[in-house]
Amino acid sequence: MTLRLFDDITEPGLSKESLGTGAAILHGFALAREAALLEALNSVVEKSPFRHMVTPGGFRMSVAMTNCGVLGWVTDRTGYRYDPIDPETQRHWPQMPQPFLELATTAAEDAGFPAFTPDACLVNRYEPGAKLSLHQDKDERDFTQPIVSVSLGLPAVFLFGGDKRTDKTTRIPVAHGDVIVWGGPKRLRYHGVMPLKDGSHALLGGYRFNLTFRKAA
Ligand code: MD6
Ligand code: FE
Repeated sequence: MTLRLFDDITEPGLSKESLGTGAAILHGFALAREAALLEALNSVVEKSPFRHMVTPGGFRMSVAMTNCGVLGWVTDRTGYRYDPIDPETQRHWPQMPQPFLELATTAAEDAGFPAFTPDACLVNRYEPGAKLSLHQDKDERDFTQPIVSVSLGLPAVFLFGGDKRTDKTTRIPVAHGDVIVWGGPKRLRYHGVMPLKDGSHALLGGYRFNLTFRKAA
């Protein structure tokens, strides 16, 4: 029964919503691989735990982060960068688990980016009140490659802005299993996440997790 429902909502076309040229939200796309994804998430976090990084300006981020893949996104007092080494463990980031890679590449393909080869996956953990201020993702080398963003756990409101920080934003509700793909002319759009509301998710409790896959190098 449950499986049948998941099959339906991941049917191509049924649940894809365009956010304009180059961007789309694939509702429920991650649900078919839910168990494997959560297991893989646990294994990543065991090796490189969540931590609250500090911005170059000295602020502790409300979102806790870790990474997997060859490169991980980090911020500290010296700036933002992609680094092959986890500064907390002084080891390489955990490998990108196969279920992560498969999800990212199939979602990108479904959204019109058939050649996505992610080498970095930033894992974000939001607790109630945590938010992500408007920003651009521009620390990557190749802006022809899209970004694939997977929402798990508590729902949130994603803010999708323009090419300038002050441009008006669209509010996009994102729920457990939703995948946003964006690239092409939307690749450098400002975006952020509204403060997370309190709640309890059946599998993930009082948190929202987000996986963002990029080709960084
Ligand atoms: C988040 N996501 O949803 C944060 N960036 O928790 C991002 O910053 C993001 O979802 C680029 C593309 C898609 C994203
Ligand atoms: Fe971002």
